[in-house]
Amino acid sequence: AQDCQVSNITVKQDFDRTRYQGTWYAVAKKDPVGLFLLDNIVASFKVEEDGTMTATAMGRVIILNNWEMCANMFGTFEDTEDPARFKMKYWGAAAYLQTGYDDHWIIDTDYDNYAIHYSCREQDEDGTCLDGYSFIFSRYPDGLRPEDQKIVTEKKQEICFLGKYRRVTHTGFCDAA
Ligand code: DAO
Repeated sequence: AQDCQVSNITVKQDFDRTRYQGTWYAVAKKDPVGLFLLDNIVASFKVEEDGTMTATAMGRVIILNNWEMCANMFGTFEDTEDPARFKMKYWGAAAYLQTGYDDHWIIDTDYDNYAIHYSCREQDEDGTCLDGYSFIFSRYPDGLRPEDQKIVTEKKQEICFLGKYRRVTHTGFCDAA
């Protein structure tokens, strides 16, 4: 059971950013208020020479006057005292894309198959999450292995987002970009 307190959410123990490097395909997403990345979301993580974790991400977005495009996004992850809890600064290749500074936590991963990211942007007075988002990532573009689905469902429940996800499709929209 869980009380949905953001402060009680547990994250990946001893998160190893080196093993986390490389490509991850979003397979599901829980959107925040004012959602941004829609689908075809692929992220690539890297550890820079100074040890900082960074990411580049692509995804289909709709901006301004219903203009559909593929967003090229960048993120840098500031360390905290917990190796799986970061502050993520993110921005787009173009000035009209979204920028932000979010808590960004790695809830769980086995490094080779699945990963669950969590961000609570705003907490309610009772300590639950009022506005947040979450990505479920797979190392494979065609989705999670059946054996990982059970773990992922449990984690969705632990972060109190179960039932709030939508599937993220990969149609090739961002492949040429
Ligand atoms: O899509 O609605 C949203 C909110 C999340 C935006 C995050 C942009 C991501 C840039 C780096 C990605 C690393 C997961």
